[in-house]
Amino acid sequence: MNTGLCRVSGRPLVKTVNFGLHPLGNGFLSADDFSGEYFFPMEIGFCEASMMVQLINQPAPEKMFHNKYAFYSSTSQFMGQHFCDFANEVMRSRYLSKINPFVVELGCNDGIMLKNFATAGIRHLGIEPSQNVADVANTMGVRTLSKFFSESVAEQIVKAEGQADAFLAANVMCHIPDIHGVVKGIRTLLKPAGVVIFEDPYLGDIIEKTSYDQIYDEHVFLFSAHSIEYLFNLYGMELIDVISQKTHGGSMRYVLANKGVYPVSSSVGRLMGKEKALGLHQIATFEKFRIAVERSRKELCSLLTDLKLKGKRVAGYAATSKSTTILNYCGIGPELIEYISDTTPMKQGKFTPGMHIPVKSHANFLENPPDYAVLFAWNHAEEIMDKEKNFTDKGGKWIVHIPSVRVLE
Ligand code: DWN
Repeated sequence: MNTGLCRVSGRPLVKTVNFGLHPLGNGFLSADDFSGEYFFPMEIGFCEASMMVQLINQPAPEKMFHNKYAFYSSTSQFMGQHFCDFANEVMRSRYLSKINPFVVELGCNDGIMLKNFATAGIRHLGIEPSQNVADVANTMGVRTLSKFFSESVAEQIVKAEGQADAFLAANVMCHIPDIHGVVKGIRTLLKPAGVVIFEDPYLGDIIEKTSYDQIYDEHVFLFSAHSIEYLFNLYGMELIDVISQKTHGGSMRYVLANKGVYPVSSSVGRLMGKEKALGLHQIATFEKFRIAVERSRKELCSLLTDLKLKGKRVAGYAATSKSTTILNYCGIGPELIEYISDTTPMKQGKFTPGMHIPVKSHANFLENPPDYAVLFAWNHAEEIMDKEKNFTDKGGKWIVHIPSVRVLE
């Protein structure tokens, strides 16, 4: 829906970067479906009141999250460890009641984080709209409801199970256009001293690294401490802590509670100061970002075209949602990238959204390695380069595009 208004403040958005028509980030498809493929105008806007950066148009949530959702969180070992650490930090925190604590996670996907609470015997509930990934969570012993979260779902949970000590989410809050509905649901669900702890890709990192591939249909918001504080202040809540994370190329964990219940960590003021220095509150910053995005596109296209002219074979590594933005914005198709290797069985044998590059198994990458591989999962670079040493030992080279386009020597 496009009203041209900020989903948080209701004020007019200032248009910043226009990416043109884009397909769904996870809309992997068969050749039979090419002709009916869905596209939407992808453009971001900035609200000078709430300081929230957001998609101006977003496809309906049901188009993106359903019983064939192609992303399973447990594909990265590093992320498995990250969520184990996240869960342990919550379990050790002062926020859980000593007696019978209750933790709710929004968008728990295949249970990658909640399984740690399940193993520790802590009362938990996942709420996950995509049935296929929710089924995996339930099979692993993670109690999961397959629903979109709302105030009325929160009321049902409270009626059946009581209020929660902590409301968790990772890479989920930025996906939900009705963010007011979520915050209202949180207010209903939480005990008066309950906390919200969530993390999402951080706007500061996106601007600093020109990681524009974090912008796609599912990511309706790019959060900063300023925009989160503005939103939750509307509901009598405040940021009490912020903790920067390495995940997804730079994320921020936000901890919020009802005003005055907990002391506010000095990390909040420090981050607010850094955001001002970075200009996250100013429209001029997004104009510079637009110029950097265009430069990045030119450099990637010219590198891939040069390699093609030299007769080199180039493949992609990991058919990420982020790659959908890069490929469609840069207009890169199978003439420049022969195939993309991905470990997700549901994506293999299909074609990438919009540009229709074949997605092949990881075994194919090992058996038929290219001369160059574009690392679309650059956020998992360490883990991937470690396990693909054989590729570089045999002369294969990585191409990365974040924070700048280059071949790794
Ligand atoms: O917010 C979101 C984040 C958390 O995850 C979602 N909207 C969708 C998804 O984004 P993504 O697809 O950009 O996530 P990743 O984790 O960067 O990439 C996952 C994809 O990469 C999967 O298709 C599996 C693939 N992969 C691979 O083929 N080999 C991943 C790794 C680590 C590998 O070694």
